[in-house]
Amino acid sequence: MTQKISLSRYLVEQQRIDGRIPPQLRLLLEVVARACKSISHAVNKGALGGVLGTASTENVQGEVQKKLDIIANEVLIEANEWGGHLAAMASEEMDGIYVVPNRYPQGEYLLLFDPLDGSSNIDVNVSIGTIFSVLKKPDDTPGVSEADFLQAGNKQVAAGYCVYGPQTTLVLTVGDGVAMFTLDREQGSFVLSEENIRIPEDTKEFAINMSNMRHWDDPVKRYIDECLQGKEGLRGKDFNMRWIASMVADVHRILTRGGIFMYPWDKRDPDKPGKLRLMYEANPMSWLIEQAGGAATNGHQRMLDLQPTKLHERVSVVLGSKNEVERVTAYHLDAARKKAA
Ligand code: P6P
Repeated sequence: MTQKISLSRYLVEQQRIDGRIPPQLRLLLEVVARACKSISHAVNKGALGGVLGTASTENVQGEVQKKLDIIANEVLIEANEWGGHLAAMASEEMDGIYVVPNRYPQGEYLLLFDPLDGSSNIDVNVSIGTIFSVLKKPDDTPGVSEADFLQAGNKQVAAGYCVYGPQTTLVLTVGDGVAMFTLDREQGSFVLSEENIRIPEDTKEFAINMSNMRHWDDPVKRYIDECLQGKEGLRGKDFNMRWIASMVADVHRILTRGGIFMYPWDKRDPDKPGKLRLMYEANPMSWLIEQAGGAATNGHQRMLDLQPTKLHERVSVVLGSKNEVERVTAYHLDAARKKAA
């Protein structure tokens, strides 16, 4: 029987191989994994746990919070604040950063998360998840401030998500490929189920919310029209469409079998670059996708090179199978050149 490799053993062995996971980062990742187990438990209770439905509050995004949004946020804060590995945290569900209280030791890492992504799916029993990103606190400034979080995605030292679906699966990168861990509920631990994940460079599957088609910019319309023309059209092949409206679930499918995911800018709110958030949705997912051989842009440039200016800033997202993302990005650049001419 093949020996089960726990998350803890994987992290220790990775540290031995390439030193990418110093003890404090290993502690951080194990604490986040334990918090995801608790969130999975709360999610799985559903109606029996009195955790469905909305709270009477809104988050900084102006979205009505689900009870589980708040529960998941509290679980991550309480699990991580005392360990001494963090200086501060930032969350989709909190306006400002959460500085580790003085009663606990401060660490060198910054943790950012969307505690429960896809929460519109909670009440209809569709997969949702937690997305997290880890940065190092700049050591040139005393204390910690929001400005310390404003680092490009290429500065991440770890990124991942936990998808709460038929299985609870933790997906992680520290810059040396992507590994998946499935929660073994009998043991109560995450067990390595796949590593060195690779995304096919081509695909026949796209993920986008088609109801927004009339609002899209021309390059996106051009790309999707070509997909819809199928094998009789320019692409010479038929495409399939998926849209779970839960980024974690859509990205997990792409990491598992390829595809392209798009949440582009649209004309509904021209001043908004996109719906998804750069720091704790697009950046961690983009690093995972790149580490698995895919590509990720905002339609014009590499996602991980974008320099954030605000903690909760939004961005247009195109990620997945490399050749498809490059095609969509090329269409955007073509359009920009024609506009400039
Ligand atoms: P729409 C979930 O609310 C989320 O932030 C992402 O997880 C998901 O991809 C997107 O929004 C869905 O947006 O407009 O299709 O409901």
